[in-house]
Amino acid sequence: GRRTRVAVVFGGRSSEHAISCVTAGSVLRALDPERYEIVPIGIATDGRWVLESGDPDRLAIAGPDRLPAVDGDRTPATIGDVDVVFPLLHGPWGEDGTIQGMLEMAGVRYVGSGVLASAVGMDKAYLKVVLQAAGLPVLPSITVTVREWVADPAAVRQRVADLGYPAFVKPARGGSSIGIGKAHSADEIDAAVEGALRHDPKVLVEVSAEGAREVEVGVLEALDGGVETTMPAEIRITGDHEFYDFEAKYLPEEATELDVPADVPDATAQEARELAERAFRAVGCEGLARVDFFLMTDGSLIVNELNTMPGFTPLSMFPRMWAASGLDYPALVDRLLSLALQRDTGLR
Ligand code: G1L
Repeated sequence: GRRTRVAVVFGGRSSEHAISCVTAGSVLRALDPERYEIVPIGIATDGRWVLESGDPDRLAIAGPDRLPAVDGDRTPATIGDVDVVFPLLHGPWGEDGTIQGMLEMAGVRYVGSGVLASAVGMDKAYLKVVLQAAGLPVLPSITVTVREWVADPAAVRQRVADLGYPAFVKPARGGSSIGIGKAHSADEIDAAVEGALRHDPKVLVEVSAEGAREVEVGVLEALDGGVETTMPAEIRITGDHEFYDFEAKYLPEEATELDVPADVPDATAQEARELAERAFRAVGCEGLARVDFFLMTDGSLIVNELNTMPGFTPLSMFPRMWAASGLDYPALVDRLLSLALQRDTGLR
């Protein structure tokens, strides 16, 4: 029969435009042209949708100042003419449920989580509400809005003091650790809150998990409705990075080492996998998610984050964890497309 027509949508108005392009290049390269007809759709930084060249090499990083970007000028195919969409977009306008909502309304199948899970995964404050309601372990935290801060900073300082120092202050939305600060004591809280508020009118202040290790578990839906999990992997932050910040994440050789799988006791690995599956279900994820934990010094696990759109090049944590579990990158991409194709759109 005819090939499955797959639109890969990438680029976008976020700060991670180039990362999205590089990821699209990896996905395009992994798709078997015998089985899939690819429609590469770029979203330019100004929001224009354009038909891109399908050449993965054009989406690679060509040098330090030569990041890939969407630059096409041809009108894209109608989105309704494809069998399935692979949405590779980050942050506001893409990872937060908006493109998923657009595709729902158009009756087009797509890879990954739906509107609600995408939005919840993007918003650290709501994610915490959902995880906590499901009885999953999370760190104590408070949310602070710009309104609250402007109206009564002293009250906010008191709420943070009640929580305890050191505290992390994070923009509630936005996935790439931009705007995250650490306040070691009361005299650092104003700068940290104001720094985070520059990125989002809502911020999360969270107790710091001092001395904790960071481990992650990959979750993938199975074609029969079950879910599968990877062995946990560990991010070890080296050098002088106090946490897995933007630089540590995107200059990985400099600041981090990844242990796949993590060197943790069997019981800890088992518990992390069970918690990851519960978190996946609590949020209502579809397709895939990466669940990040703190492994506390007393051996307990706390859910830190749930990512419905994790880093997704073959060198990123999620694909590497699956490769270590025996599922290589093309097979991973294939599984995600099969899952998306078997979904009911309610149309046609
Ligand atoms: F479509 C999936 F599979 F759900 C999906 C979508 C997006 C997986 C991973 C990603 N990741 C990204 O788009 C990004 C982290 C590269 C943002 Cl630019």
